[in-house]
Amino acid sequence: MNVYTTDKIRNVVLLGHGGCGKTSLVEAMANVAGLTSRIGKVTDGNTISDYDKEEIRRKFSIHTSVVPIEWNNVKINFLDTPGFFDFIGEVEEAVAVADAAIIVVSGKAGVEVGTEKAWELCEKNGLPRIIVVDEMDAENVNFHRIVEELTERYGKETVPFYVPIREGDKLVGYINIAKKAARKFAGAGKRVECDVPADLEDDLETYYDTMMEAVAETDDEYMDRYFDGDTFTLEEITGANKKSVHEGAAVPVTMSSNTEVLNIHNILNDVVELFPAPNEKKITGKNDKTGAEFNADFDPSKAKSAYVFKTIVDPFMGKYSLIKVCSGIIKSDDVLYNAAAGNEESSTSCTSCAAVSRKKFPNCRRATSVRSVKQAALPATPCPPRLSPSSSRRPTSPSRTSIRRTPLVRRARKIRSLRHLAS
Ligand SMILES: Nc1nc2c(ncn2[C@@H]2O[C@H](COP(=O)(O)OP(=O)(O)O)[C@@H](O)[C@H]2O)c(=O)[nH]1
Ligand SMILES: [Mg+2]
Repeated sequence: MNVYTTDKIRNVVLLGHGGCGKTSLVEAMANVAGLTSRIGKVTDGNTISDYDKEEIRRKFSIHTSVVPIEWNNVKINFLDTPGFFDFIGEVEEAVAVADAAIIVVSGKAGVEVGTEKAWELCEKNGLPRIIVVDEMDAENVNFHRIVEELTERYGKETVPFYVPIREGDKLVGYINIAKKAARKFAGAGKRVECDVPADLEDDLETYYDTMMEAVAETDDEYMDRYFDGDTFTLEEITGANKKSVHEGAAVPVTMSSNTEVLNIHNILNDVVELFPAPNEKKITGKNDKTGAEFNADFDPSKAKSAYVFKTIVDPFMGKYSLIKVCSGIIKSDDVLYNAAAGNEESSTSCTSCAAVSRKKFPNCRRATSVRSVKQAALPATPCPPRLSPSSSRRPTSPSRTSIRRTPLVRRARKIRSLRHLAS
């Protein structure tokens, strides 16, 4: 199992209205990154995210699935959430452990109630985000109209990064706004340079200006240069974009066709380049015994602390929990303190999971696998089938934090409580 240092991890939640294309986008990303060799379809019930019997029957997501994807040597833990409000508990659990979000907007439907809800959740949790407008392969979709709609609602933070080039109703390429360059898809993941189509030249100038304004706002010196009519280098633009995305001052808008697997590589590149690693955020808690503040900060050399964001009871696997490790290294057979229940519990094994399949690491004591559990911040490879709705579905309350006896970390919101592996 690969070992990823914390800076090589991204925890990203997918949010949006039910049916906007979240699961299909995850499916496309998994395929482009080589995790799968075929593209599953929600309608055929064979996607890697919607593997539960009930999800296959209903043809939509009911639970949050963790799908880890490696891209450019970075492990991205995607959390595919249900869009329907009946399952909002699943969404909130995922948001609590994510460090950034992709809000998916249907190209056909535009901004919907679920989009607004997703935006609100990101605001509330201070999540950096990008917006993916999908279905760019479908009839009568208008990317520019949706950008206008987003700008009307959310202001000038929404900055287009990639613009579709369509011929008729087909998505045939894209314009990279930062580079002012156009590319056409040339089959099998290939792209070739092409001219910016004449009818998109005005849009390119408008979007480029919006991006330059956002770049200028990241730095006083840049602002002076912007007013002097100076231009920025690509490195300066990339650096400034990253800063403004982290701060929530800019929300890139990009696009895709999930079913035809187009522009997916640019979305993965942006996730790696623009989103923060877990340790770019501070995380503090309280030592239950002394009341002293504890800076967990995802530091492996500190005392163990973790947040269990989802507990599942499976008829075959028993009870297991998905954890986000906030400090230290958690190993199989550790004795952990459950801060909410006030007792000690022992974990049996650490497992790395990805949607339907599961890989067990009984010896998570080895630095490699342990670190990957820890620094992954989320479990990371195949996981067992989840509890079916008929057998007591949704995880009740957020689970309880289990921490080794040493300093107990409890963070007001994130590490409120935890239930842990007790199969
Ligand atoms: N044409 C087209 N259909 C899409 C695209 N993305 C998703 N869909 C379809 O939209 C429907 C809902 O997609 P799904 O991924 O389940 O949405 P979710 O509820 O947000 O996870 C499915 O029938 C998908 O095949 C896309 O990019 N293009
Ligand atoms: Mg779904």
